[in-house]
Amino acid sequence: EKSTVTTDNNSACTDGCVKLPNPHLSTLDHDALFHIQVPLHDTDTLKDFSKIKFVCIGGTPGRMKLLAQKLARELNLTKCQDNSKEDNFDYAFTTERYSGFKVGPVFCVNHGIGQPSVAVVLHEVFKLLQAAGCSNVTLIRIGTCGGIGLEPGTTVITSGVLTAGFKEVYVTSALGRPLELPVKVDPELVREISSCASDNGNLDLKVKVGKTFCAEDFYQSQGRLDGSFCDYSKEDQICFLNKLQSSGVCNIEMESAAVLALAHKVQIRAAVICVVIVNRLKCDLPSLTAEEMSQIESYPLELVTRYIKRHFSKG
Ligand code: R2B
Repeated sequence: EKSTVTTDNNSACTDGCVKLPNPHLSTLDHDALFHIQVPLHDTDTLKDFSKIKFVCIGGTPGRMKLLAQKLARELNLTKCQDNSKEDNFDYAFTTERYSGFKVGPVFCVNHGIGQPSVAVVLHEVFKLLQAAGCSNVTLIRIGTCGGIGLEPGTTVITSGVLTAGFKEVYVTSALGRPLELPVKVDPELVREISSCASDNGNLDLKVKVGKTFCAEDFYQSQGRLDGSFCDYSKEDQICFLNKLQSSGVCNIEMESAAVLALAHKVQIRAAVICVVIVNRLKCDLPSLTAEEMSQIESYPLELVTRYIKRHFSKG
């Protein structure tokens, strides 16, 4: 099947309300969220979710739980700070695939690895936001990445995305046909987030704004030599990584294109913040100790927390 459909027919949404461009949703006899465990028709739950202003997503349940706990502390959400309870969120779910934690106006959910996994979560999160009547929501992905000429610990905010073929599109499919969706970055949001790098006197985060290469796989798609098979040479690898660098790419990860394209499709502001755990111009595998890794992994959590705090302190 050769034809590729490119669509950018977003519904206009002038009042900031989440309004999904799917005409079928209002005609369904029964609808439910199949992967994230939030009841789509429970009025009390929906009322609680209607206040959501930020959705934070990231690969692992553990990291999203840490973020939810940190936000509860730093936003002074007293309801979530009853120390007698270990995990005192105002809503939480854990399934075998995904976990979610709601703290006041922020919903933190994990998305697993790769674009198909994050796309499933986002479809359902967007439906939840619409059902709850949310408005002016910002979506932020936090994660880890390989750096192109950047050392571990640098936090990259994505300013543009390239995918295989060096095109700025998210490639998925519909009805068995390849489907390309434009990937759009919100430059204002990128600026706002990057300006939080030195908000906290104790820790100046090293933040870089730059393009991200979004790969389908951890191994060959990212030009690694250490997969179970490898159909190219070391020279080909160097050539690929140099081409990324000369195209302005400063990091590689596996979800940014889907996140930014799907959010654009439903008119939700979105950004991607990933911390470098290995400089891919030097090696394929990270060589950090567990302690260094957990320190470095906390940087995107810190940056997103500063941004959210700043947002609410402005009133
Ligand atoms: C970064 O790390 C994960 C792979 O290990 C993937 O989700 C990504 O984008």
